[in-house]
Amino acid sequence: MFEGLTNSFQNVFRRLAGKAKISPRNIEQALQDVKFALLQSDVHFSVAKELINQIKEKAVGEEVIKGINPDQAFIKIVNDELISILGPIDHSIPQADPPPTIIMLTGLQGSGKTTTTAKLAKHLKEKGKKVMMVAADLARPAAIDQLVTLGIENDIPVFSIKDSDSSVKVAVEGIKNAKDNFFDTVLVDTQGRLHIDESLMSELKEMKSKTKPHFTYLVLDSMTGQDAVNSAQKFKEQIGFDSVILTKLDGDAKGGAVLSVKYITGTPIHFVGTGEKITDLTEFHPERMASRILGFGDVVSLVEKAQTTIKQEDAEKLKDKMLGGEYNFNYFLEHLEMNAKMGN
Ligand SMILES: Nc1nc2c(ncn2[C@@H]2O[C@H](COP(=O)(O)OP(=O)(O)O)[C@@H](O)[C@H]2O)c(=O)[nH]1
Ligand SMILES: [Mg+2]
Repeated sequence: MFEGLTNSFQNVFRRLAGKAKISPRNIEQALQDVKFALLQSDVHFSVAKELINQIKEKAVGEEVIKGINPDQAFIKIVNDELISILGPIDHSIPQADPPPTIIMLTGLQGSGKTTTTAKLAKHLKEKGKKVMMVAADLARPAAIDQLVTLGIENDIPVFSIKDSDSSVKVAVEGIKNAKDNFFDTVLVDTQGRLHIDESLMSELKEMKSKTKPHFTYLVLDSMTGQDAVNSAQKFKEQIGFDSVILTKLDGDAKGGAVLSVKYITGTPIHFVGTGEKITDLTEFHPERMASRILGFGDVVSLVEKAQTTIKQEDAEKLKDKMLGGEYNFNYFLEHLEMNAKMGN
């Protein structure tokens, strides 16, 4: 994830580490290097410009000039500015009264809407919500089956109508069904296109006006970089959305979209997708992302993932075996399998 950007930042920090002091001259060089790294990583030019200006303003202050550890001081400034450009974020979703809360997922074809609908449904279910998914993508014949399968695998009900000719009708019926059956959250998976066009926009506008979602997510493929940001801008102007879910971060070596979306659209990222599995959805936190981009890892998210994939009692059992001197190759194997569940 973001190898290019992280390596470039690490190089900048390393070069500063050799200096006794930060001087206006070596800051200038560091800023040039950071700017180059950002642009190389597909970060939107206006975002790169804003970041550089902010970092420069803070870095030429006397605090850093006097600093003993120039690289540490510079890291702190860059870290703070990344956090500020990524946030702030309010992760809450307004709850409908009376229920159900209607959440619509929009985005281009292949961005990961259907997968993300199921990931989000599972996430909300684990938080105690009674969730239903609605298969309102009729453009691809396999789309309904894809969502139904994900629903069966994860014990989440899916509403679908075979052979319907109107995705809006399916969505409206699905929402009514959820209401009648006392679900408190409905996730509507919509159809996309490979590119933004008139028919997609008018379809989504109609979908929105007929279903009146309480919250709309734009699902964006991080790997498409600048294109993701450009399409986000168009979705914002024409359809509107409340937050972004950025998918496929696991395959994105650059990180341009993650750094640009909030600044360009004014809308923060709520979640990121980090793999194809149902559990590969992570809440987005600017501090953790900044730390990850700068190459200092994201320990908090790792611990959270461990908590959802590893059972406390199993971990306790292995710990007891180890402390009691009973640890053998079978337990070692169990241990490895447990860790493997957490992915890469
Ligand atoms: N590696 C990776 N693949 C993903 C992620 N999210 C979705 N995908 C894959 O992207 C492809 C398209 O996803 P899909 O949900 O069908 O997209 P849709 O057309 O927008 O509904 C599928 O192969 C998914 O498994 C992610 O976070 N990481
Ligand atoms: Mg789909």
